[in-house]
Amino acid sequence: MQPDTSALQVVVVGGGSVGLLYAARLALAGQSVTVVTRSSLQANQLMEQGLWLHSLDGQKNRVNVQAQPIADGLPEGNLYLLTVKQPDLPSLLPALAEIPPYARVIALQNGMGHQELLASVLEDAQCYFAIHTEGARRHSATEVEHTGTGTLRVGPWQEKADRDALIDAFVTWAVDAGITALYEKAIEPHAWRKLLANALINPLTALFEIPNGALLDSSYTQGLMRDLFNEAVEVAAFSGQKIGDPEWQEIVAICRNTSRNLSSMLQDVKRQKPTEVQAINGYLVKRGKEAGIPTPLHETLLRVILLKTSMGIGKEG
Ligand code: KPL
Repeated sequence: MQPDTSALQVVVVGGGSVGLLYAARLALAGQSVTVVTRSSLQANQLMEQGLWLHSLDGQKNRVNVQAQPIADGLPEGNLYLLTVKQPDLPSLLPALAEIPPYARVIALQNGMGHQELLASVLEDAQCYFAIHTEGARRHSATEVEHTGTGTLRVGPWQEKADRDALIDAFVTWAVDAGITALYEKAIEPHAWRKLLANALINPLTALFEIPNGALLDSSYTQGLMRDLFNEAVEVAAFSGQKIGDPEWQEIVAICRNTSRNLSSMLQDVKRQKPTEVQAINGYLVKRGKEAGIPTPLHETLLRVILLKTSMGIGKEG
């Protein structure tokens, strides 16, 4: 069923840094946006205080958004932007299964695994994916800072015969909102490239508790990144993905472009929230095992990050 694109209603699911960033930028560009939060407290605060966006140019703007807690279910909309982390996705599936068939979902998770989860409750025609390299930092339940520019790529996991009008419309709004957004005919190869970037940057920044850019300050961290990259490249090749030096340069550029950013994994460690390490490094380890490719560095980082969060090491305040 082709959706009606004349009245677009965006529902941003997730009140973390990425959800608040996209909600604020779309609302600032005049879109009707509802944010679905985990807690009623955050939803109330967003309704009462508005959402504050600190832009890259130093400006601070208040935008009005609707908000409601997930306990109230998902509000009516025709485009659901899923910004929750991988560990939070399974609990959302029953609510997603209830959305109307004309609605589209764009999933913005790091790592791998979300594609299969969505396919278990939604029609293939409803499922879209996005990969982004924007930097965002949440200051509070109602305040988010845009810390680095990047690109938002949106498309189906694998190529589909027809383009979807609603997804095309979303890409146009995102561009109108000042986001460098592109439609991709297949997201899978981009998801692999993002997986590698996250598998290098996120656990190392979370382990050493440093911003992304600091990884480039030392030859030791750069060396570790390169070794992690080499392990991951072999696993990617087994999965049909050819990754080489251009992708390495891209990862270095992400560190540079988001240099002040605290990776999402480091933000999770500081807040004592479950990290996406299982869906990122854990996925590479699992695929490596299936292929008979050793991934000792990814496995060690996986264990170290799980240990760190389970012991509360790095917790803020
Ligand atoms: O995706 C990210 C994340 O933090 O999860 C990067 C691109 C590394 C930006 O911090």
